[in-house]
Amino acid sequence: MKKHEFFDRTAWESDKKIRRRTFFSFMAFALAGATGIAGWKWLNRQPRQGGALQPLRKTLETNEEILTSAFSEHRLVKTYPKSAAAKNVRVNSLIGTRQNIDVNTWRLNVKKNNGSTLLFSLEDIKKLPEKDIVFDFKCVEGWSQVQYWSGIPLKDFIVANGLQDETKMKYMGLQTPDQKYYVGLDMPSALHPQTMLCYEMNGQPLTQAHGYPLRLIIPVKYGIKNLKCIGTMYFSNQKPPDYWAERGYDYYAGL
Ligand SMILES: Nc1nc2c(c(=O)[nH]1)N[C@H]1C(S)=C(S)[C@@H](COP(=O)(O)O)O[C@H]1N2
Ligand SMILES: [Mo]
Repeated sequence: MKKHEFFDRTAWESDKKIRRRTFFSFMAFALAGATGIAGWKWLNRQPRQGGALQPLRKTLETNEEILTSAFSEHRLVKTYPKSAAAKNVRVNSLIGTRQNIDVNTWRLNVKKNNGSTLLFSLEDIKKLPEKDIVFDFKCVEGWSQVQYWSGIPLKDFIVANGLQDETKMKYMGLQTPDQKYYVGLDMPSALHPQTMLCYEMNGQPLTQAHGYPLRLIIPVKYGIKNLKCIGTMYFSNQKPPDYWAERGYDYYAGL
């Protein structure tokens, strides 16, 4: 006997369920529409604040808080065991790294708000406790690689050198010694616990191509922000010039 000659109870039941569900979702839709219109009328009666209606303004503020909290200490980029790190680390783009750096004369220049400049040798920087990070380094060009870097957290450097007032500003700028490559960083990302000033890769001093003697590693951002061969660090409330942002890439370049 052929199956389709039977009354198919399950199919009929599920048909009925679909019909019922369709009816309910139609009702829900109609209800949402009605409250939507009422809500819209209510919204338009509310006072305005800075051009935006107050309740909307509140939402904007909440969004801002949510975005900022994404950079809290609790949101860390995924890390890996050292054994997972690439042995042959990719080299990508060498702008501003072509000068031969003499580490005896190289200094990290830090421009303070009062106009003075602090100078740090590599030895000065190495005095702070060294930390490691193994993470998935991502380039906007579409490749990523698990890499192992060592140095000091940028935040530790700020605190140890009394630069807390400087970091009350909105942005940090970094430049290569020849100023050919430069980036701007929003301060919460610069102070993120995984952002580091690095002088070693795979346990060895950096090669020139990877940013000798000191580079930025900022895992919450794409590769473009991980400036190799730092010459100058400064602080500003205006967005510092940024090499790739000037060429159309997203200024924040966050992950
Ligand atoms: N000074 C300098 N830093 C730089 C760049 C550069 O051209 N010059 N390129 C950036 C880009 S696009 C990437 S992906 C990473 C690559 O770092 P790597 O060569 O160590 O892999 O460095 C970033 N930092
Ligand atoms: Mo990149």
